[in-house]
Amino acid sequence: MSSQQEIASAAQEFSLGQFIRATPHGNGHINDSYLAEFSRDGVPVRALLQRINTTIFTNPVALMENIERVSNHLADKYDSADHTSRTILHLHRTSKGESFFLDPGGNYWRAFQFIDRAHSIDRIQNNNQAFEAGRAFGHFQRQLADLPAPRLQDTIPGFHYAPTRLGNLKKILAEDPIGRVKSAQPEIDFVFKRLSLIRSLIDANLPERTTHNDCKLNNVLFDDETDKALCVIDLDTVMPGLLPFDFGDMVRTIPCSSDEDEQNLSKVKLNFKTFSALSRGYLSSVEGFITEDEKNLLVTGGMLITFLIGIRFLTDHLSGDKYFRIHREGHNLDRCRVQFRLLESIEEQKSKLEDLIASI
Ligand code: ADP
Ligand code: GN1
Ligand code: MG
Repeated sequence: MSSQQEIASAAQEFSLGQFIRATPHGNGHINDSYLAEFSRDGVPVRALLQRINTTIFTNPVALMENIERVSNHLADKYDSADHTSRTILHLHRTSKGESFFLDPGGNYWRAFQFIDRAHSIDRIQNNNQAFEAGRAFGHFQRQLADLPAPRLQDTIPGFHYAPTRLGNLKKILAEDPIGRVKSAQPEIDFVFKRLSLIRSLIDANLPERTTHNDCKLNNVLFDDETDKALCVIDLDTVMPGLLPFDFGDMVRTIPCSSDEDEQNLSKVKLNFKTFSALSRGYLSSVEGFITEDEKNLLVTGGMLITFLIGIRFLTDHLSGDKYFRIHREGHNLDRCRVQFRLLESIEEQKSKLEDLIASI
């Protein structure tokens, strides 16, 4: 976490008026996010100020170039300026006209227009929200289908490349840097029983698309009034990818009946009705654009991404919690267990889920 002084100095670079305060905001695992408040001639102005996690995003300049290209492309799709203000992320520029501010301590800061009267959720409250989230992420993919060349830069190379994720786990198992391997044996065994999943999407020869790559439920904002999905956020991993990666993250976080870090595993399962609402929402947006092969592999995407994120939580637990922000001892192991329990639930329902997708 940054000091109040560092946060205030960064906030002032964006020329949004007299800086008042910044308070930590949201439940993201990666960046430091603040709701920053200003006063411009007595009128309140709010921004979502973020310190980019440069341990994870090692090329923040390339990352910001991607975000600028993506948000400009999305903005071009809307002709009414009013409409764009709450449905697309807009970057504020610094007084020098840059999309980010590099502070003397080497921290990279950016500020997005704060989307008012909207909120993110960590768990679904009704199936309409599942439909809405699926529709919004599908719409996002569709709108990026005609992003002009060149290809976006890989902000984290091999992000969803399963052999690399497995390789990282094997490396940590061999090193066992903080002696946690012994206590995670059931989870380790779980992984090695499912190695057939590792190449499940790689060998399918699906087309490369521009995808979000982090379509978890709390990366879409819902309108406070209508409960409709308003805006897809968290654009750090928007880069070349496969459609089932994104659907996979939706399956992992939307029809899951529990929180991502639930300790009582009997609460964790895939809710079929919510999955159905999600699938209908998603397919309503990508119809005519998704290929038959991609559609046939959406459930596989759900299994693979749930598995991979479980492996990543496990690897981070064994490494000493260096990647995902944690709030308690063993937090990443709890998160891993939920992913693996959810994967079992998806496996149990696999053919029913595939039949449903085929019927839409
Ligand atoms: P992280 O990469 O750490 O997940 P996010 O970009 O997802 O960070 O932001 C964290 C949280 O902040 C989101 O889940 C959301 O609740 C909130 N948030 C992000 N951007 C905005 C915005 N422009 N307006 C309002 N809230 C936002
Ligand atoms: C991170 O940034 P956030 O909290 O939206 C992570 C995702 C994981 C997710 C697990 C850049 O997402 O890949 O699936 O946590 N983002 C990055 O909840 O690693
Ligand atoms: Mg996020």
